[in-house]
Order: sequence, then structure tokens, then C-alpha cells
Amino acid sequence: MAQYTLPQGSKMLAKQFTYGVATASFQIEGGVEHRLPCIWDTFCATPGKVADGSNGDIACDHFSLWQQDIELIASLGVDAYRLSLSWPRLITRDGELNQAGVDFYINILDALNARNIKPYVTLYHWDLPQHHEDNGGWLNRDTAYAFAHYVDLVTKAFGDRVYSYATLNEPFCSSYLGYEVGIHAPGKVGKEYGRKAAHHLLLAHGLAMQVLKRNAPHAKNGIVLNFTPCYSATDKQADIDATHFADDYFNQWYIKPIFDKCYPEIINQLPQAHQPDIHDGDMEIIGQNIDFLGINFYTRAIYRAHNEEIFEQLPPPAPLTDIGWEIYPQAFTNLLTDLDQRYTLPPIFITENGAAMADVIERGVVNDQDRVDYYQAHLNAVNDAIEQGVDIQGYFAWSLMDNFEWAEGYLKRFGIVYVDYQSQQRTIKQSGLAYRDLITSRH
Ligand code: IFM
Repeated sequence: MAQYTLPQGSKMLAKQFTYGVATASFQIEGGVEHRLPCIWDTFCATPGKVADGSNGDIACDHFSLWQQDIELIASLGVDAYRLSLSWPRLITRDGELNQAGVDFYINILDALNARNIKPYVTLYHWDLPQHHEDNGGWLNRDTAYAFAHYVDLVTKAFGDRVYSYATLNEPFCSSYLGYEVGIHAPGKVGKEYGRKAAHHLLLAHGLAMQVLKRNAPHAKNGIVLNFTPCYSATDKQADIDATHFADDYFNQWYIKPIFDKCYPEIINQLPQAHQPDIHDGDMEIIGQNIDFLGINFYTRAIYRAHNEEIFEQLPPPAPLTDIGWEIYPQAFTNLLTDLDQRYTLPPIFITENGAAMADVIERGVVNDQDRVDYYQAHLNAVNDAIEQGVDIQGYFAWSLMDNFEWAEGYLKRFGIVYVDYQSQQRTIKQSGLAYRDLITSRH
């Protein structure tokens, strides 16, 4: 029987440490006919964009099965459930509330609260309503204001049901993957787009924080950022410099505006046409106080200098997960201590961590020892950071269950619960049982 161990006396073994599981609307809900189209519907419908040609029309059919899914979550003994709201389910084409969508989430929030499971709600996890994309999406400053309007309506409708709001999940992915390299929706490609989209996303975060402070002053409000720490391939100065540039471009770009109210210095090295349109007052809006910082970590990346492109990422060395990401837990500890030194941070929550593995289900059992090992190593890495003084108050496994893994479709499984997409049957994997045992063993 797999189990996770942490050193005796670890803060992660205390009841005050929050454990949860995480999902996102487009990845699990389905129920496509009950909402507006979003950019991921369009992207999925474009041949060649998603590895298995699939889409989010049904996904895990959480839209129909949410009650049993909440029982499943409760059975894991978690303190918290991190879900995201589907903007296109909550808002009509005219920018008004869609009451059916509101009711869907209110039922979920009430069911969670009734079971003492704290709802950690992400307001935007990539499913931008298509009509906003038709007006330029995150390249259009107006989208930031449309987001704040949506946040205003839903937070008023939800009252005090939500324990914590995160404005955005991983603006790096929305901007860089979606608008610079085009491997995520809406699939735009161009170096002139990524930084502009990022700025409007960060502005949306800041505007939404103003709304949250007004409408949900008792909730813990913040943002979720992902980090892929950058390591130099050699100790040659050119490689080290290139790696710093990559780190500023991929990681610090999204956190520095929030805590230092400015972009990294490399902004001055970018051609004018690649720079964001920053209006007076934007950085003040972006850099408001937040109650918590959500950090998502999966892997690291290795770089060396490149003549034309400044930096070049090298193929990751083994061991790899099923999605091809290196397993390197030391980078997790280093990331957390490094961010803690660089910035004056509020409490940190690890809002995502986990692994895609090539699971097999045999006689109703998924013996995912590889994922158990990944979690064990990464829980230790978080514990090491805590021991070094970093204020980390919670940890969410990504993901509650296997789901639609974006450009990989249903081919990559991140769940601690296995989903049979034909029957929609859920089976807790060994990694999930071990997680439950860790959580319920606390005192
Ligand atoms: O599935 C995603 C999630 O939506 C955002 N963070 C990374 C996960 C794994 O790729």
C-alpha cells in the first residue's frame, strides 16, 4: 500500500496546513450546450491543434456528475477544492448574468461548504468567451475591463460562499502559449503579441482585485502563477546570461509587476513593436496587495545561449513524466526559496503540482507508483522550503481526476483519480489513496 511520509514535526502534518485537489472548468465540465462558445471550442475544432482531435464537449461530464464528484472529493478528506468558473457559462452575449450558470456553481459551492470543503475559485482558467476573441481577445485592452465586469457580477451573485478567489490561472500560458507560439487557444503566433496579451491579462488581474476587495473583502484573494525555473546548461557566462533572460521572459515577467510594479529590465531590450502598451496608472493597478500567491510547479528547463534567439532550450534529460517533462524536485525548493528572497510575498499556496503518467487500470486498480514517487519527492521539496523559512500554507494536487489536457487532448492523464471516458467511471488511483491517507493522518 503506497503512502507518503514527511519528517516528524513537519508543518505539512499539522491540521492548519491546507490540502486540496484542483480542476478547471473546460477540462472537466462538458455541458457545452449550456454555455457560450469559448476560444478552446474554436481551437479544438481547428484540425491539427489538439493531438487526438478531441474537444471539451463532454470531457468528464462534470456538468451532469458534479454531485458524485463532490462525494468523491469529500472521500479524499481534503480541506479545499480548487475549481475554476467558466466565464462563457456565467455571462450572456450581452454581458449579463446567465442565471442557469450561476445556479450550477451555487449548487456546487453550497455542496462543498456543507461538507466543510473550502471552495478556492479561479475566475479565469483560459476559457475566454469567443465573442471577446472576435474583438481581439487579450490583445484588446477592453477584454480586461470585460473581465472585471464579469467578476463584479459573479462575485455579487455568489455572496460569501467562496473562501478564496484567484483572478487568473497561469497568465504565462494564456499569453505566451496562446498569443506568441500559438500552441494553445486562440493559436495566434507572433513575438509582437505575447507581451501585449500578458499586459492586458495582468491589467485584468489588477482590475479584478479592485472588484474583489469591494465585493468579497472576506475572501482570500490573489493570483495563480506557474513557474518553470531556468537552469544554465553550462557555467559559461554567455549561457548564464541567456538563462537569466529566459527566466525574466518566462517567469519573472508575470510576478515582478505584481510585487515590484514594473516589468523586468529586459523590457528595454525588446523591439518597440514587441513591447506592451502600458498606460499611466496600469502598474499601480497591477501591483495592488494580494492576500496569497498561488504557485504552480511541474518541472524545470535548461538553456544555453543562441546567436539569433538570445536563448535556446535544450531537450530535458531523464527521468521524464509521460508528457515529457523532467522530474526534478530540487528545482521546486529552489524556486520557492528564490522567490521568497526576491520579493516580499504574502502566504504561498501551491495551487498545482502533479504528474502525467501512462496509467493502466487492471481489475479496478491503478497502481501508479511512478506518480506516488513524484508526489512524495515534491511534497518533500515543499517541506524543505518551509523548513528554510518560506511561508507556504497549502498544497493542491493537480488534478483531482484525469481530464482534457489542452493540446494533448485526453492522451495525458494527470489525475489522482482515473477516468474511463467511455463509461465516465471514476477510480481512485494508488496516488489518490496515499494522498487521502496523508491528509487524514494529520492531527
Ligand atoms: O492541465 C494543466 C492546467 O490546466 C494548468 N496547469 C498545468 C496543467 C498540466 O499541464
